[in-house]
Amino acid sequence: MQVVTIFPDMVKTIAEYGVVGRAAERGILSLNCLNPRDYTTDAHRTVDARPYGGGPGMVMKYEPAAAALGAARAAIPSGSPVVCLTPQGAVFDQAMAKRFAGLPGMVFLAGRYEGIDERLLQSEVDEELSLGDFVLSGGEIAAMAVIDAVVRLLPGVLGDEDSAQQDSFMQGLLDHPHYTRPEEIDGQRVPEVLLSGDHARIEKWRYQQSLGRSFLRRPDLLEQLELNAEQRKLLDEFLNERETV
Ligand code: 9D3
Repeated sequence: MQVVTIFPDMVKTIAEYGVVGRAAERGILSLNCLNPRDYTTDAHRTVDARPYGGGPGMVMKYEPAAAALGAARAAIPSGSPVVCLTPQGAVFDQAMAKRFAGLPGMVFLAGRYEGIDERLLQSEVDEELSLGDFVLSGGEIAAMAVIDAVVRLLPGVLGDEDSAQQDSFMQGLLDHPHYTRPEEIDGQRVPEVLLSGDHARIEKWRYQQSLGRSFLRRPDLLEQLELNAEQRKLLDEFLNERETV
């Protein structure tokens, strides 16, 4: 993965921690940053300029970013798309993460300032992505989030158990509640079913919790699913039991 950013040290930190860190250690992820500032030709190393037409803020200049993108593209296999993180992009989701995980590599362009010269997007960028409708200060954190989501899906990054989990029927629903020791905290007890040792009952309860929480918190997710009779029954039971307590 290549990331074009004026804050390379910020982006590189993702390769130091957790799952992505281990992927980098094992050589499954190679992360390289290119700074447009290193591709400037003026004494001030200028990467931004005032917008034509006026208005507040600055615009990311074409030439330094284009030169950095050229170097990034040269460093990875052809067929690796250039993805720009901007608030105007399509909203990133898990289906996109899966698609990206099947590619030979990717180049990310993290925007800064009020925006990026539109001609750079026209001539150098294949896809624009956003994390959603909230305001970040730049594209770096978005690029880091996308890389994290993609790297987790690369073969050999997660253990067998975790990857089996990702393929499971839980996909498209929120997760069920989790509990660990101790059994009771200030009168809050772990649900009895989880202590029963009855794995069929536990699995059914967890699935029911997933359905119920998805219905209550993310009805948009459930609308994508078209519940069958069994799922409807589990959800109805969840909602009935909820009203009783
Ligand atoms: C308040 C500034 N806005 C003026 C109308 C425009 C604006 C410019 C640049 C808003 C944000 C940014 C920087 N954001 C990103 O580069 C960005 C982003 C985001 O802000 N939200 C969600 N996803 C992304 S991906 C890149």
